Amino acid sequence: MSLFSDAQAVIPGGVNSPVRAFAGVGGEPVFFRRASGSRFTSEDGREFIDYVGSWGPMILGHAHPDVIEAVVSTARDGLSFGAPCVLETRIAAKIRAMLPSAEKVRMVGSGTEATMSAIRLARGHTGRDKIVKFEGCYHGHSDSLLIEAGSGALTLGVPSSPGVPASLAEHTITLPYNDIDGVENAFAELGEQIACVIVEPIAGNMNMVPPVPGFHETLRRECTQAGALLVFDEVMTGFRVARHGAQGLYGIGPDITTLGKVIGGGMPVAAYCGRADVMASVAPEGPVYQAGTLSGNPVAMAAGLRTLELIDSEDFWTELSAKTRKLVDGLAAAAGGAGIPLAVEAEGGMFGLVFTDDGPVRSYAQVAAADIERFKAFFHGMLDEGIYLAPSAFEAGFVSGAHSDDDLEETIAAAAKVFKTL
Ligand code: KE4
Repeated sequence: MSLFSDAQAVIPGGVNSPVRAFAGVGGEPVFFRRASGSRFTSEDGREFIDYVGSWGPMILGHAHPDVIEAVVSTARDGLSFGAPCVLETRIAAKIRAMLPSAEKVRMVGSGTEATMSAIRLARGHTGRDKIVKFEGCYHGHSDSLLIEAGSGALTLGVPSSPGVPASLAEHTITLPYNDIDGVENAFAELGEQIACVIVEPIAGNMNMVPPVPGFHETLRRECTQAGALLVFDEVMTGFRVARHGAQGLYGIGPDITTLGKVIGGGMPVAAYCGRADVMASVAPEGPVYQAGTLSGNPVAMAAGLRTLELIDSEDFWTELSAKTRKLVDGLAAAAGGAGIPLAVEAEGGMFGLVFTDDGPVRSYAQVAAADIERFKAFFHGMLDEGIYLAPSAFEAGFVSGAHSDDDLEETIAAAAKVFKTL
């Protein structure tokens, strides 16, 4: 028996989220019992430098003392009220201060809930049914969006899921990421039927794929001209790639932004936000219904608010970006030294590693054509060296403010050793 087989006896697939099951890399997942700073410790006492960070939220590192204190002190005053509390107002105001396009903010419990609600809002606000998404982008598991999705859906090789009615899927138009002509053609043909375009401004669920010049400008122009809404899904990139999100990096103003991960600091928090006139359609102010028992939960708000307060400085972002750049440059040099083709990307605290000689990677097709088997061997080699990477070739990696130069150098040295075995 193993911890995994025990879990499989009572949980589907032994996990509460598919990508954790190591299906994309083989072997049994590691079970962890505690985490602190840049590292966590497995149930069998092994220590790992962590580059998953709970899939993005742990931007300050694990168990940051100020965040823990905020959680503990807030919890002592009650876990949940189901009634308004001032912390909800404060975090909404903080998000608006950090993200100028977020004139109004609705808190929810997960990124899926945020994007599902954003789609419903776009459809309700415009009176239109069609939505546009991009192949390889993952926006959570709501029906309209689980079409040619990335992340775990890609890892399991099922980019579209059973259980999504064809009558619903037909309203989702899927285009290749970074395909400017494809976007212009779709709008030329169906523009007046399109409620919104939803896009990861930097795709992080087919490894890491940045936008090509003009891609976001095209989305913005076509949406404006057609009366469709532009939804930036920044659940991953928001306050992860830059102080003001990917929209701040690219100078694009979306109509709606979805957020998650970092804004909860490790607690279940997400949000959708945007133009006041659009958000005015959300109940109870408007007719588009959305609700949640634990939305705006005070303990979760306290964790997210403290996290945002601690990362909202130029120094934090300068230092984090330099760490991530040092990591990927070191990995690229080590791979080169071993004759291993490796394409790397880095933005803020997010990075991508693709085993291909066809870089830079700007499309799903390039990721799909990369050497997945070599990635699997690299993943396990690094795991044996005490380095924990995302257990999938279709995921991005994350550096935190707690990662030290020693951590980075230890990681690069481990990679140099592992590359020689590939
Ligand atoms: P959640 O429902 O998992 O909180 O968020 C869904 C979501 C929405 N949008 C983007 C851009 C996302 O990356 C995600 C979730 N990301 C995955 C990892 N790439 C979560 C990990 C998991 O599924 O366990």
